Amino acid sequence: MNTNRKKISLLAVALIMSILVLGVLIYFLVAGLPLPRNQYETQEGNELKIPSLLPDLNPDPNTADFVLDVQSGETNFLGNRQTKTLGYNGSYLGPVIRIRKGEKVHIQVNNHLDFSTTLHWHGLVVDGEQDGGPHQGIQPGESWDPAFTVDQDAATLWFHPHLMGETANQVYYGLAGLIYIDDENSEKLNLPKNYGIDDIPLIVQDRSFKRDGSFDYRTSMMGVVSGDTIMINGTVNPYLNVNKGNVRFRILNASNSKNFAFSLSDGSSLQQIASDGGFLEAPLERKSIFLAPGERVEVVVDFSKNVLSTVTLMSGNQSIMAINLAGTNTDATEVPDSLTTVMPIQLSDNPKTRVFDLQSMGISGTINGNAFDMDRIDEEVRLNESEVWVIRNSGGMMQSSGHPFHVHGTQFQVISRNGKIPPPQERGYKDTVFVNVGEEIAIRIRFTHPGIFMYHCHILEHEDNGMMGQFKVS
Ligand SMILES: [Cu+2]
Repeated sequence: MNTNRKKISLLAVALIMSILVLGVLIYFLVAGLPLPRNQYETQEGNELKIPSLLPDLNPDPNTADFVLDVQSGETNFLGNRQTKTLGYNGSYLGPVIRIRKGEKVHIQVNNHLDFSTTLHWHGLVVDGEQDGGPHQGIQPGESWDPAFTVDQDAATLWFHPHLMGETANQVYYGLAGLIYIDDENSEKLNLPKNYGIDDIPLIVQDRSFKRDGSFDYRTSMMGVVSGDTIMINGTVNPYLNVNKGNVRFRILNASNSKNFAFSLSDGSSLQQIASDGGFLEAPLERKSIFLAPGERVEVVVDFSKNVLSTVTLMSGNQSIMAINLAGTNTDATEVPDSLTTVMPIQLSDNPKTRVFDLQSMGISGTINGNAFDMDRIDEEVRLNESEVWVIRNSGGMMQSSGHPFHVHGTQFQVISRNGKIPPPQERGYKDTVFVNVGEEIAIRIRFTHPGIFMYHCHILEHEDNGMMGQFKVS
């Protein structure tokens, strides 16, 4: 009798334990499942978050001192679920660093993470040592103190980590932010310039979520799985309230690998005023704007005559942001016909020409047949000497794709796309150019700052998996 009771209680304990273990297993299994979009994309949406402006701690108008704290945290994207994220001075993304041409800038970057990172200023013309590439690692608990003088015209640039093999992951989890450069011309031009009111930053990224709220970032040998949710400034299903009139949008494709084609649902045009490196010579009417990872545009949209109360920003046929128009038709002044003068980078009669052959194989790739090697300098470039670079995408095996080719430390000019004059949107300064399968792009390029710099594909998984090279300017 006694032994039987013991047996029964042992059995009961075993049963309870198995149920508990099974329960925990099922919980983790379900938590790891993808979260369907209809479970968090509410009808009313979420007001677009506007990144803060990073305070300049130096009262001298010609000198700026900034502090960036790289940190981990949790972000509430989905209402009742928290997502583990990374950010600068916050839990996801970072503030806008606003600087002026000619200004002396010092930034203290404190790494509070328990792993290394770097901070690259994408599009900024600085010496190699200030560039924040894979050679400028910041160890956990340490700081990095780049200093430079702003040596280029007004533009919308950005910053993100560039640690060898870890860039894609760190950016996906939230490390990215914008840099605005102002100059005499941008301040004088009659364009919308009230930050967050009629001058709106749009950091566009694709993401997926699991049922427990965590990011569902998936890669395989074949490539990257695109996210099913488009976030803008870390806002899921965003809406933006603006007054009828001219509104300027500074759009950054900060996705790891996804291309976008932006348009407006009512068919009205976007007037493109700037490309990666600054203003175009004249505004350009566009119905649809293609942006590959790393690229930026600035556009002005005239909502003054719109009879609708809401216009939707689209990517392809996907709605990505509702723009609610308020107020009575405030008169929108015309965007100036002339925005700047883009002086062609002068070439000698017989310029040095280099060819970069891009090949990808699923998630990895090569440039000129070589995978990236930190210990190998691929090209030696003379300081201040203009060159012609030819970038070819010869495809590759498995899932080959178009590659956004980015060069550090300079702004270049596109000479030709497949032997023809580039389209008008590619006639301003660029630092990232999309090269589709089978295409060949020629650019004029010149480096005015010395050091070691990177060129690479801006599909971040490609960059992490070999599609990068380095050059020394001296
Ligand atoms: Cu690529």
